[in-house]
Amino acid sequence: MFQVGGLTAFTVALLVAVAPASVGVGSVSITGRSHGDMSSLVAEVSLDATGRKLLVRLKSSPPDGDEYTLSLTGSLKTATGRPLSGDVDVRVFLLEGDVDGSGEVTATDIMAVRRAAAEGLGDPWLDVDRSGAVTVGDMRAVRARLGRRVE
Ligand SMILES: [Ca+2]
Ligand SMILES: [Ca+2]
Repeated sequence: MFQVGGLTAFTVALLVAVAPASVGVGSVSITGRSHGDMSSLVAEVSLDATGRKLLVRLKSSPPDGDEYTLSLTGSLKTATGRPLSGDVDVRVFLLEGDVDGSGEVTATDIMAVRRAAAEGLGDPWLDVDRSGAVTVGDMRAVRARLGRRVE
């Protein structure tokens, strides 16, 4: 349900539509396993036209090399005014070079970037060196981080 696009924005697909008036920077919390509450990094939470997808922008990326829990808070309400229920947490790894989100930078990540570069894909999490495109430079950037893992 969560998809991390780079380190500064993500979207949340909701099972039910929420009331636009209940959507705000307090709708989402971010907690790092090592770094604690990083919710103050949330710059903007908006709702798309369907009312079932939240777009979350962060002021800056949380510190690299940690595991973060992204949660929807009780301030979000459905169109009928009820709090959202169900499983609304997800854990993500933030680790530069770990493009497949396994929590560790391995040869698999290099291969994923190589494949993306060959196919001309430009997904933001594959642009490890943030040049704006996925190229051989990103393979080098992943290789330089080989062996790093989320502690
Ligand atoms: Ca990986
Ligand atoms: Ca790049």
